[in-house]
Amino acid sequence: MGATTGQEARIAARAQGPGYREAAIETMPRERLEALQLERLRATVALAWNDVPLHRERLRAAKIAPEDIRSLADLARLPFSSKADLRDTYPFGLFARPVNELARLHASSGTTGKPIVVGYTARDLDTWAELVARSLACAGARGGDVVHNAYGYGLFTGGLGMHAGAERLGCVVVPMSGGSTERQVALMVDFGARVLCATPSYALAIAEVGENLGVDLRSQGRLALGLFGGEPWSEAMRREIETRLGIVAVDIYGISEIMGPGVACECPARAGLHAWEDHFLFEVIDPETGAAMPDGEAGELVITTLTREALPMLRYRTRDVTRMSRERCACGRTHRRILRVTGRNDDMLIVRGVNVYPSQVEALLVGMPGIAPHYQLVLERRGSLDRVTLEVEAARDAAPHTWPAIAYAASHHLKSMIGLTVEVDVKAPGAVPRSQGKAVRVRDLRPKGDPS
Ligand code: DLL
Repeated sequence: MGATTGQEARIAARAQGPGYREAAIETMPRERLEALQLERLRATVALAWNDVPLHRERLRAAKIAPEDIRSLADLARLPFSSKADLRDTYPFGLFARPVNELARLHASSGTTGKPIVVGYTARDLDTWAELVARSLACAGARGGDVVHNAYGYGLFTGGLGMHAGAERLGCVVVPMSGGSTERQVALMVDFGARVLCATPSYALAIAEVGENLGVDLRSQGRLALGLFGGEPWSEAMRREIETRLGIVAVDIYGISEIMGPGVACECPARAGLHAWEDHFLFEVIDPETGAAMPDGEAGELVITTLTREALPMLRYRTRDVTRMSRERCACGRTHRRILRVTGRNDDMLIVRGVNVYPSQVEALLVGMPGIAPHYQLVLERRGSLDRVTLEVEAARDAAPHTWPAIAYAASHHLKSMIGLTVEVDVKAPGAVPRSQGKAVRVRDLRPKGDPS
């Protein structure tokens, strides 16, 4: 009896108290939040000025020094940064710390064959865990929940990012990663997962495999909540996931260059994602002019980090299209919300959560034996999963009986370099349509309405 009571008390304590430290900050009055932001912005600009030559050069060119930051309005005077800056200084050129002072590196797709690399100090990892824990709690997870984490582990920030945050909150993490979907279904039921973390398209694939196996995840097991992100998804997809899995589906946003998952997350109101403004500044700009968009109008999301040590980012152009809401949320949080990210304003594709640039595929194809540089990527949706076929031409001197081997080698190369399974269809010379103007590199045949 005593043992049971002790156990119950321990479980209750774990479910109640937030496992993360900064809960009070979420409802901090705006004036105090803004004072904190200003202090942190000054420190970040000083760090960038002192320790990142590219930032110092740009700040000098814009005639603004750290001591010129007197109010948050001065943010608009800072120069933008972009993925190209990370690419041009590959691998560590934007780091404010020598690499041997860091605790972790992750990488994400760049626009060419090379990835872009992001670094974290031990304190950055601690902040990240804190913000993912905060996001999970905001969504409705609590200590003691079994969290089935089907985001990919590895260089992608999804798996390890969600993992550390769930642990910080006091959850029981099942580090599944992606793939082996039948096994995922079985373990979700057997281990009593209450929370599922996955890309939305993979969540639907899990639902589908469950249905095919005759496992009803709505009634078997304990699944109640999902945190989905890493790729754009629609309200229609949310409804479908919620119906087929019998859960509440919450949107979580993040980007590796800024941190990873946990930059913003919905609360149970599910009317926009609370953007964690004590660690980042958010702007929505007109991508053509760089000017701020009026409140509530769609534009490109620009983020400035406020506490990152290894990789401070000034006005980073995410290329993600969203809107900012200034309305107070009924939940009581004072942090503003960004509305659902509806797409991107560059040509990056997100396929099953993997970021892919057509130019990156091209860089890998050039120089592959037996292949001519004419190609198209064809995107289709089969069931709930996106599928990519690369249609590419055989070189004139490649005999047709060698095409299957060429296709196999190309597919293998793409998988190992980009991490995406691509079916390669080698076609006769001249069979890939030529364009009169800009080459059409992508045929996106996925249903509209589920943005991609
Ligand atoms: O996808 C981090 C992440 C992992 C977020 C898991 C949420 C959950 P990257 O691989 O760098 O990082 O890709 C970032 O993915 O710029 C958006 O275009 C897209 N994206 C991420 N979350 C969402 C979302 C991770 N909730 C890129 N809605 C971003 C729409 C999203 N797009």
